[in-house]
Amino acid sequence: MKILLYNPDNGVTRNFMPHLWMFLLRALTPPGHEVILIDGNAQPMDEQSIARYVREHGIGLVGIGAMTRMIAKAYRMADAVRAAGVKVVMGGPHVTEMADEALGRDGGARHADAVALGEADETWPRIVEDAVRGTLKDVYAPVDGFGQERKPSLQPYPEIPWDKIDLKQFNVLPGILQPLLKRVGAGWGTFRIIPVESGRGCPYGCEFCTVTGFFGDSIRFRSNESVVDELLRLKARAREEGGQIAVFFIDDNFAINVKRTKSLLRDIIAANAQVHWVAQISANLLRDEELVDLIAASGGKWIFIGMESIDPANLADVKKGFNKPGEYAVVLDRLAQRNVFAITSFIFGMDNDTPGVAERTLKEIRTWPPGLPIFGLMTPLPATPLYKRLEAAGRLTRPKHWQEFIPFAMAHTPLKMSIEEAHTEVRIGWASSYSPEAIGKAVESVNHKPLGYRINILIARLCFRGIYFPQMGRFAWLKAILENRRTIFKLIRQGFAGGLHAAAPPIAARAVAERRN
Ligand code: B12
Ligand code: SF4
Repeated sequence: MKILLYNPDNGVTRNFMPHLWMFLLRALTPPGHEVILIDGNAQPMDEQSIARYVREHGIGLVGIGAMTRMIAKAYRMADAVRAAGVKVVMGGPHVTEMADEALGRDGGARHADAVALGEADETWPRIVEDAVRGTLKDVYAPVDGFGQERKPSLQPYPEIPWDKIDLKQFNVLPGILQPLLKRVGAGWGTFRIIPVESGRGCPYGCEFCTVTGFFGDSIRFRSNESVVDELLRLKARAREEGGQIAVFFIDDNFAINVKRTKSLLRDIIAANAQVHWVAQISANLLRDEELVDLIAASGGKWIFIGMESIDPANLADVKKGFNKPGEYAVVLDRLAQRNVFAITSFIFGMDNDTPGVAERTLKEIRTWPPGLPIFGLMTPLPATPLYKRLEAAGRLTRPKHWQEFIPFAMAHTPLKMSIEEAHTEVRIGWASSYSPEAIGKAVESVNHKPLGYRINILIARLCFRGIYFPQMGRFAWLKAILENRRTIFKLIRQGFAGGLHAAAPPIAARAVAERRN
């Protein structure tokens, strides 16, 4: 049977990294089937094109996975596939919580023939076999013989054949430049950001988060050896292609068990399996100097930190009191000293937020080393403790907000400001951080570091913006490049003057240092 695994975009913006679940399920598919992967973020498709695709390619089963904000598009695509006479199975965090919605048991239309609840590593082979036999059930739950939920141990972990998979759609670099880029330095013909997991689960249980409910509060890890082998395979592939690879360790808290993370990073270094990597780690775990040393030595470049708020009262409200805003600056400096930078994520519209929260947050951010600040709005995701609290308090204004995805729109009323005020705050956050002037200043603030770091900051800011704002089309990219031309030309001039390892002239660095003081 030919199986299509499809991950939709949210219809407005696009991610720059493929989704792990597709590669994982492909690796777990019983032999004898052909599995095709399409990520709507890399290969945009609409309802007509997916229907045409399944007909023309003789697809027998379509698997669709989606987060809540992609679910409206996912349902539309599923409807088109089913109308073309092909069965659809859906999985992922949203349908796990809202299975009745996907199956049309809540009074709405049916979108999926079957739903896979929770982690599908063990149920997927059964789903495929049932689909072949024509005996697909409505619901597949990961349970043991006694009906108790069973989570995959991740040991052993399936081998994802990175050396063989067609990854053409996931090259971040424009096709037209590939022949030229292939010859630059160690080769830049391809650049791919690949998701790798080293463990699942998070015990923290922050109120707004899906993870603890979905993956559980006990953590399961892969063996160090299996992670190291995967990195070595990825590295080999990049080398063969004359390209580059970066890894996003998608664990929710990559250093949740510091001892184990250190041992993994040591093994990566010992095996010479270092690649540039990004991971999510909460600020409290980055107090450990040795951990930060190992992060830098093993290839860590960007750490995603869910800071959420600079207000301890807000953090306590959402059960994230382990975040201490007073130590954010120290943590970020500790990383920056080792040339590791941070993606700092904030949520506005929390219950103790008042108008002006964006400017107060930006004021703090400006005192930190440059990074990638991102701003979201407090969003009640289905089945989270936050959703239940707001629902019980009658505060949800759009209880089924996912049925129509509107970027940056609240679905409940915050306590100390209006919905419109919260929307204004998030706009201020983005506009002040990603205006051409702000990007220029961020790049300038690392003038004392080699040019490569400045280019890194520029590219990361331009790309990251694209996850949240429509930017992936050629025209939108061109616009972003034109707007930031001053910074780009400056870097090109510096590159011609001194090569990739050159710092900018000391005067500029001094001026920036003075301005920061
Ligand atoms: C990596 C990641 C991202 C990446 C992009 C996604 C990517 N390319 O992988 C980035 C950083 C860009 C990102 C952004 C965002 N993310 Co995110 N992200 C994740 C993260 C950390 C890992 C995803 C992953 O690969 N997990 C591991 C795989 C194995 O698990 P899985 O995807 O759930 O798949 C398993 C099952 O669900 C199931 N399954 C999944 N799909 C399918 C399909 C079929 C057919 C079947 C049978 C089974 C199945 O089988 C898989 C194996 O067991 C998750 C948290 C997490 N641990 O999952 C959050 C998560 C998915 N993100 C979340 C959110 C909210 C966001 C943002 C909105 C955050 C924000 N406010 O900015 C943005 C949205 C971006 C956008 N464009 O709209 C939420 C989604 C909650 C929800 N109910 O939708 C999560 C769960 C985190 C959270 N805190 O709650 N994210
Ligand atoms: S620490 Fe991160 S992954 Fe864990 S519950 Fe909190 S927000 Fe979710």
